Amino acid sequence: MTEKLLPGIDIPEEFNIASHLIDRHIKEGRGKKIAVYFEDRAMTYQDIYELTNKTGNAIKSLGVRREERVMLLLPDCPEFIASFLGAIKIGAIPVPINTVMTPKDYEYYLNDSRAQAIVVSDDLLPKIEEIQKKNLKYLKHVIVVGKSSGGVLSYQDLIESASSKLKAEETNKDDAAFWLYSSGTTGKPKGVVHLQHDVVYCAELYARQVIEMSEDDRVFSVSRLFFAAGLGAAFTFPFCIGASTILYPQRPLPENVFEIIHKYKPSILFGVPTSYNAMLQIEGAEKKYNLDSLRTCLSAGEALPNTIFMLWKKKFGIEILDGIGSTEVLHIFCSNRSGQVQPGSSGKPVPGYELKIVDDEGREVSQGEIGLLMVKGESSFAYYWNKHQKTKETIIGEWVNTGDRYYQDSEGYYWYMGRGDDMLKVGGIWVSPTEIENTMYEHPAVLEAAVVGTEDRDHLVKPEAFIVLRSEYSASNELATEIQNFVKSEIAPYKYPRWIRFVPELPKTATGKIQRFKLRRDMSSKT
Ligand code: 3UK
Repeated sequence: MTEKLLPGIDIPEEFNIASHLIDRHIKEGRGKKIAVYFEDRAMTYQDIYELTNKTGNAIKSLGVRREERVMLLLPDCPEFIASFLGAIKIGAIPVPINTVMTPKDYEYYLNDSRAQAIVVSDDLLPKIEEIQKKNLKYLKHVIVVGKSSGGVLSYQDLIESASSKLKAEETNKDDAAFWLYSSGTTGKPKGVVHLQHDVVYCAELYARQVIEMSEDDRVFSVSRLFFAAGLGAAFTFPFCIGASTILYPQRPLPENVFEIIHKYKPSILFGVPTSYNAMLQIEGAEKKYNLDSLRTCLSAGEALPNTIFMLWKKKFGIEILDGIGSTEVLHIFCSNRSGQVQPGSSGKPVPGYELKIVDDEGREVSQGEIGLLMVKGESSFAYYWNKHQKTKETIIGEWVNTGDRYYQDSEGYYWYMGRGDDMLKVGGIWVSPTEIENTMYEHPAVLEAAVVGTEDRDHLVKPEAFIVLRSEYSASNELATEIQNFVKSEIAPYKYPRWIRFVPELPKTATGKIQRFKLRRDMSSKT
């Protein structure tokens, strides 16, 4: 039985997304085509196919079974793709994780997901080894990519003795395929469960129809593979379409991105506003590097300020297409299109998705009014793992509540008006003010703290902290730096407050709740 999705897309009842992403290319004669450019290697679809099968067999040989989770703590590299696909091929569930978190965060992810195995790169292994063994309730196997020593398994050794033949497990199109973690204002990060069919919708609706990605395209993404945005842009989209991807394992600093474009000649660049802004700061880049290969630039993660769009177009002659996506919907569901950009807006719905803007009671508002953005589409997550209440608050019938405030203009463009909650997007990545506040409370000088988002001079939001000191401490720049460093050492460093303001008291309601909105200076800018 097949379900007709779109002209040309059929997803059969029995469907394993790994087969669709890799085995299909071998069957259809694309084995010799380059799938991945990585360092000085160009790997074909056949190479990735064999590495996937070996990795799948290796994981299976350890006793990992269908539906069990396999955590991936890896930089962008071919082993990431092979582990992701290999796990799915044996019916297991890969769970890619952000590489800049702390051991405490990893302890939570490992226990919450009950991962039986983790594939981790040698440079990140110490962060896993730092976790006390007795605190890890489920983890059985640590597989290390790169150099390994005693007590762990070597990825290289495992795949060397594994077969390069592997038949995909017969999964249902509605079976869980992979999870991604997403954080909220309060509570622990939530495992977002995605199904076998979800990726196909994003690739066919957004990548093929909006970006018009074809087999001839070569993609580079600044957003890493462990984020939904990078996973789509740099892996599942090119692999659905039979295009090529460029993987870069280090931090994609602006100079590196220019060098990558110059050297590997991508046709599509996927970034976040912060990365485009940082690239704009590099003087003379347009003369030093050849960017002629680029046909389109895409941005997501947070709103792309009008000024960045304009400056980029002026300097490099290319439009940046801003689009909004989410981990829950898996990828971009509303986007600008080439030649029809409305700078500062998130564009129009991607075909196949429906959007509506509602008031607090869930009633649709009239055109031009601000409300909460809801989205309906086939790539939406099934549920949050072990978080039933949060699931019910987010999935309303067929609709997903984005938590974003939007309005639609008379021409049908959607305009981002901020979050409905206190969450911040910093460099395209979630930051919870509550988490920063709770961390600062652990510093001996801090009596009270409140964190809000403040725009920097480039109109990009960063966390700013308001602090009431204990009476025995007095305000100074040194103390501000000390508190910033303290935050960086306790939680993932990108979350630290960029500015600290010492204040005599914080605005509060009659019941003592801090009024963050009074501290926000929405349109003010910082230098
Ligand atoms: C915000 C935007 C304004 C918005 C993502 C592309 O960012 C992604 O997923 P996350 O789960 O965050 C989702 C939230 O981020 N946001 C994202 N893009 C925009 N706000 N303009 C934008 N263009 O608050 C949204 O609810 O981290 C982005 C593809 C896949 C993704 N997962």
